[in-house]
Amino acid sequence: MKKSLIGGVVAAACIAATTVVAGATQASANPNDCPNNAVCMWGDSNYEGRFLFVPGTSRSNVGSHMNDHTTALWNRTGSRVCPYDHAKYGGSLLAIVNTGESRPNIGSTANDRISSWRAC
Ligand SMILES: [Ca+2]
Repeated sequence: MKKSLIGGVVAAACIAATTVVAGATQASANPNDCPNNAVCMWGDSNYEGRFLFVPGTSRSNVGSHMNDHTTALWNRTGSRVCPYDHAKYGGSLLAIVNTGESRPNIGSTANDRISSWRAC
């Protein structure tokens, strides 16, 4: 009886840990944290600082956590991705990021400006 109770506690802890991984985190993240078929971005160069990954090839509004903060980026989707200065793909086209391409520093044109992106 006692043994099965401990098993249940361990299982619950595993579920909680899995839930935390999906989504945004304030902690700095290893590039290996970027899942396949997602666009991942970091607030600082060399994949440091705040981190967000978004499954799929488009996002009309990156949200307040990462808006105008992205410096490093990794496109792990099967499509070329184009980030824009404003939400809903508005403003300047900031970069063209090829399938599988990672940039430890997006460059001065796009740095701290990305608000949305889509396949292009
Ligand atoms: Ca912006």
